Amino acid sequence: MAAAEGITIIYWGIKARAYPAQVIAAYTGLKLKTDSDRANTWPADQPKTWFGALPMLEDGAVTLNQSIAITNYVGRKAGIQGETDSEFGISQMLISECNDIFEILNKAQYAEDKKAAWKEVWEEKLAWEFHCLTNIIGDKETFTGKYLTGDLSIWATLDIIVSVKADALEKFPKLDAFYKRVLAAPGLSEVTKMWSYYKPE
Ligand SMILES: N[C@@H](CCC(=O)N[C@@H](CS)C(=O)NCC(=O)O)C(=O)O
Repeated sequence: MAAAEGITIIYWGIKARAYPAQVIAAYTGLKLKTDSDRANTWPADQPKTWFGALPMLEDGAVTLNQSIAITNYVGRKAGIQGETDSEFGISQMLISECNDIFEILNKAQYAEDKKAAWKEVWEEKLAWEFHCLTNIIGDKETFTGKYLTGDLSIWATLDIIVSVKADALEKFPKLDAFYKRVLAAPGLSEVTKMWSYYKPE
């Protein structure tokens, strides 16, 4: 019954760990609802989770935690996990890369000296990640050559970063072009309105 109603993600109305899955659904037109009311009663739902934390996905009889699994589940439902081994592998590599970037952002968010931590994020840590991503995208339109789970996850992560620092991609024109191309997709206008969780000040 519930499956026919589509997927629900229980999470706060912010751009953070659930954002790649939310972007994938919005971009592909997959039915997905974010239930922030339930998140706002947290920890009321904690006993229903597998690992005691949000986001949580519900789809009929399926209950999932761990944002990477949730991203992959939504990507599979949307049919964008890749056709070849190579597409699947690169897409998965990109999802892991998003996790590394989230770790970088989380460390700065909770650093004692936030100013110094965010300076290091912009000037060193993300500069390195963006350099690597630039090598992967090369002259292609996307990283895998298609709009797969990993490509859209990287896009969601870049959007979080741009929400924090509007000119973050200025020195990385290939990433900036990819970012702007996907941003123009009509399906994304609602989901991108959420606030970014990360605040440098
Ligand atoms: N590895 C988990 C991390 C989940 C996590 O840290 N969730 C945080 C919010 S982003 C949370 O639920 N915090 C509330 C709590 O732990 O009580 C994932 O990727 O989903």
